[in-house]
Amino acid sequence: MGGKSSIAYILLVILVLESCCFERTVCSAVTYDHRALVIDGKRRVLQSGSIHYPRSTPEVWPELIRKSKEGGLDVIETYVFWNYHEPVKGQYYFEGRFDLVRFVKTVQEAGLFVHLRIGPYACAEWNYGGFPMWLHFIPGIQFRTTNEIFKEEMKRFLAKIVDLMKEEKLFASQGGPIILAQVENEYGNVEWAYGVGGELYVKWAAETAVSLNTSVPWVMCSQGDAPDPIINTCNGFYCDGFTPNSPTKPIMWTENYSGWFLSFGYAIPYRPVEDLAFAVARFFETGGTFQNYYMYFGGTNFGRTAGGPLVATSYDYDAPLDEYGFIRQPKWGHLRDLHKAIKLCEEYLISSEPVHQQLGVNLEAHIYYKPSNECAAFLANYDNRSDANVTFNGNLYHLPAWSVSILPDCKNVIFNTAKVVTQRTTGDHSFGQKKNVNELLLASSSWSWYIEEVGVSGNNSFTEPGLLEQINTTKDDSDFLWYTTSINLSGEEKEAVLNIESLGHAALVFVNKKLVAFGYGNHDYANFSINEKISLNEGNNTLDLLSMMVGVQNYGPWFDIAGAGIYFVALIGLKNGKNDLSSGEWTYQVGVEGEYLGLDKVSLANSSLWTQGSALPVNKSLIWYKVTFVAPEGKGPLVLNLASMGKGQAWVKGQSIGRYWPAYLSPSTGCTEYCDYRGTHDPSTCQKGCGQPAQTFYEEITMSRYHIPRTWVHPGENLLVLHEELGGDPSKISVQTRTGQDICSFVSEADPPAADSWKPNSEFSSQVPEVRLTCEQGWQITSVNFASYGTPVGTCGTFRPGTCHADVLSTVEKACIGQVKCSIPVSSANLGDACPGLLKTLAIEAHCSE
Ligand SMILES: *[C@@H]1O[C@H](CO)[C@@H](O)[C@H](O)[C@H]1NC(C)=O
Ligand SMILES: *[C@@H]1O[C@H](CO)[C@@H](O)[C@H](O)[C@H]1NC(C)=O
Ligand SMILES: *[C@@H]1O[C@H](CO)[C@@H](O)[C@H](O)[C@H]1NC(C)=O
Ligand SMILES: *[C@@H]1O[C@H](CO)[C@@H](O)[C@H](O)[C@H]1NC(C)=O
Ligand SMILES: *[C@@H]1O[C@H](CO)[C@@H](O)[C@H](O)[C@H]1NC(C)=O
Ligand SMILES: *[C@@H]1O[C@H](CO)[C@@H](O)[C@H](O)[C@H]1NC(C)=O
Ligand SMILES: *[C@@H]1O[C@H](CO)[C@@H](O)[C@H](O)[C@H]1NC(C)=O
Ligand SMILES: *[C@@H]1O[C@H](CO)[C@@H](O)[C@H](O)[C@H]1NC(C)=O
Ligand SMILES: *[C@@H]1O[C@H](CO)[C@@H](O)[C@H](O)[C@H]1NC(C)=O
Ligand SMILES: *[C@@H]1O[C@H](CO)[C@@H](O)[C@H](O)[C@H]1NC(C)=O
Ligand SMILES: CC(=O)N[C@H]1CO[C@H](CO)[C@@H](O)[C@@H]1O
Repeated sequence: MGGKSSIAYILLVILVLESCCFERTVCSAVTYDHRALVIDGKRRVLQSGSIHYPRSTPEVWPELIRKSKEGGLDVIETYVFWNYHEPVKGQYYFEGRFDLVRFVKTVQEAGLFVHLRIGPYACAEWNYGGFPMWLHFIPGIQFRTTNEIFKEEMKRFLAKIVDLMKEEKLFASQGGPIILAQVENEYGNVEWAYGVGGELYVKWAAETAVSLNTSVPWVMCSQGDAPDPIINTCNGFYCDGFTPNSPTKPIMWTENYSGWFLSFGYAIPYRPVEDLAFAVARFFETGGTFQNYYMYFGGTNFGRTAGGPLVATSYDYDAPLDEYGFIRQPKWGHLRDLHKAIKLCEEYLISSEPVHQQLGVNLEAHIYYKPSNECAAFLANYDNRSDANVTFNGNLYHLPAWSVSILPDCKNVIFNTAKVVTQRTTGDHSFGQKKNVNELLLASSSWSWYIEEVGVSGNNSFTEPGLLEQINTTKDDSDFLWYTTSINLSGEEKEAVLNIESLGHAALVFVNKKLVAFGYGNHDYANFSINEKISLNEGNNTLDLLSMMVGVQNYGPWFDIAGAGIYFVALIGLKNGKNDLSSGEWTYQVGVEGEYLGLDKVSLANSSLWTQGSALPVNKSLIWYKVTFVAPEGKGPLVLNLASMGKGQAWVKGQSIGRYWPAYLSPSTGCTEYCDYRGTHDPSTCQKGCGQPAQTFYEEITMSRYHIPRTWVHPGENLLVLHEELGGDPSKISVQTRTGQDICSFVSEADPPAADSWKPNSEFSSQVPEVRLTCEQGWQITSVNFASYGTPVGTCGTFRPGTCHADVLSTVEKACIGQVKCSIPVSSANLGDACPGLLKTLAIEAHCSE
């Protein structure tokens, strides 16, 4: 061997060695076939859930992932957020909430897999869909099409992330948890708008991804023309009708909406778990083998990370884990039961194609056989109104409307999507019930304030003819852009109508430094008009317009060049003088005065800029407030009740907890007391919080809730700063933490036994169902408030004994008090029989606290 080739030989050996695993790491080969992802030669049925790392803090990642695992997930899915990882071109950031490697390793430590959606387009209701704003300013660039400049930047970032994961040995072939990766995102929904450039771009994106040699399969979601070997996957509320674009690809569902996102000015969307479970069961019934909940934990859009227009700060998503990381019942528990039932069928699902059997109108079965001829079956009633009794395999089964039953042995029903036997929560939210929270009112605290200048205040203003587009002007360095001009009135009329047209998202109007109007759009139409009657002085008048962004748009064809800000200003009704002010001279300033001063910063907490005194200004626009507070004791998350405030942003110890806008009420109609889960669901089907301030769900305490992570406060005094734009009363703000929870469960004798007591054959029918109660981490059952075995009436929170009633309080107390979890078999054998022959239910209400 000559010199050159022996070097090549050594390099080859190193390459080979590097891609292998040694010692304790277990390396996996991931491929796919037409049925499933294949991991180490075995087809797998996988449940996945989305958790976006920056929407919580690293300290809570292990608990979120533990709760996901207990909920029956195998995979955690996340996007990668380019704009925060590369805030300035070539300067990378992977710290704190953006420590992607730490997040992936946290999932690995829990023993779960990762689906890494690198994109780099994320959508995700995230600012600018995850694109860095500097990308927009590269001359000649066009996003998401066959544009060389864009492709070069996209490839560089894809490679950067793939290399980072390889260095840390995080791909499955290296012993890591990543089994799947995504390039682009939902491009198929907008491809039509990009013409032939779009088609070429899809091919290029696929080739580029494959060339990065991740050794795991790539997916493109909502992308019917995804080239081989990229798997095209389904996103939607239901995916049971989905077929991939090649018979060699498995049926995969990458976004199954557990609820929907919230925007300022909208009611809170939610999705009943019976419908979500139905959608999932139908998907696996009809051949699916991988499913992802979007979101499993939604979290919070801290700082200015929320997308737009007008996406709210809470990204709760009605997910199985709520915004604060608490388990949301019965959603979490019912889905856990479903996952267990599907897991029991895994060996059948991976062994064959489903065999279809029509059982009646809107009634069908799908049967999966193992070679031994044993089988598992799914029985579905997809009628949205009528319950039914069906005969299958010689036995009679009751199928409620819009439900699926799972029979792991083609005989015993272990789960029905419409029968929720899991624990429930009394009340709809983890905060808001007086007895379960510790509330600190800031009324008597000593507040300070700073009244900000209206209009251009700093030395960085500039004057230009005409109205400038906002994003091109601010580069999104601030939400705010001042547009100011003067009006010289020489005529007699002093009254006019001021007409302003804006592309979005909101604007305050000051005439001669006095606030005269506030206009704003919404998530669907960010544009708005203002027509305000104003009075002017003879001579010089000033007009100051503060245009505000509320999250840069993140979705739609060419969303990256949708503009914002004011594009037309006119005075209507004046005989003389200029009516159209649009093309006149305008003076601009990016940002408001308090931002230049840095009033949000801890270093200015004791500055003499702040005014202190007894006459706290309320209902004042463009004002900064400051206070210190000692956080209510505990380990759990905190919530700031901003119901008395207008619109603005809040900081705790210098960290932004996000934008707030309680003054934006949702429409008073569109909510229903009871949401029928039967029938196809979309984001508007089930809503709550109509007519309420943003992020409110009315309970005992009227709240507009904003999340403060516990790790952002310390023992002792913590600085809270608010920038109030419209006017509010800070003395009514409170800080809460949760001290306990009310839990409840009711299970009938006729309900299926729990999936983990499953034993094949006839043994199973001798198992009895159980009521199982579990407290959140750190709490235990401290009281049992109701326990009846018989025919209790009411529902969680309002149960009372029915005509048949065995008082089983002491039995339940004995089993549960002082326990973190307990279970009570539902049978007359241990509870006594107050009314033989009658179908009985055990109902329990209990309280958990420290
Ligand atoms: C991927 O593998 C191919 C073939 O082994 C090689 O030519 C190419 O350079 C690799 N690319 C990367 C980014 O490692
Ligand atoms: C199903 O059968 C049960 C028991 O025989 C009966 O009470 C019920 O009315 C039937 N339901 C339907 C929808 O036929
Ligand atoms: C004015 O300019 C100076 C120097 O460029 C800068 O340090 C200062 O922060 C600016 N002040 C304001 C209020 O913009
Ligand atoms: C906002 O834009 C939509 C669509 O372009 C248009 O139909 C609507 O009239 C506009 N609304 C206002 C208030 O300008
Ligand atoms: C306003 O306009 C009048 C008439 O055109 C002019 O005489 C006067 O100087 C102007 N005043 C200001 C403040 O520009
Ligand atoms: C009108 O008032 C504005 C703001 O006070 C000032 O900047 C401008 O110079 C004034 N115009 C004239 C002509 O006096
Ligand atoms: C922003 O500026 C770029 C480059 O000058 C221009 O092409 C684009 O149209 C502008 N965008 C808007 C929304 O005005
Ligand atoms: C502000 O003053 C308080 C009380 O004097 C002190 O505890 C705190 O450290 C000071 N903060 C800063 C940022 O200087
Ligand atoms: C604030 O303004 C609103 C509406 O103008 C008014 O109803 C309210 O009483 C004011 N509150 C205070 C404390 O002045
Ligand atoms: C129920 O199904 C019927 C018939 O398929 C359909 O017309 C109706 O819209 C559905 N209702 C709901 C709420 O999905
Ligand atoms: C087509 C569509 O609406 N896609 C959305 C699905 O939901 C995710 C999460 O809310 C969004 O990111 C997509 O834009």
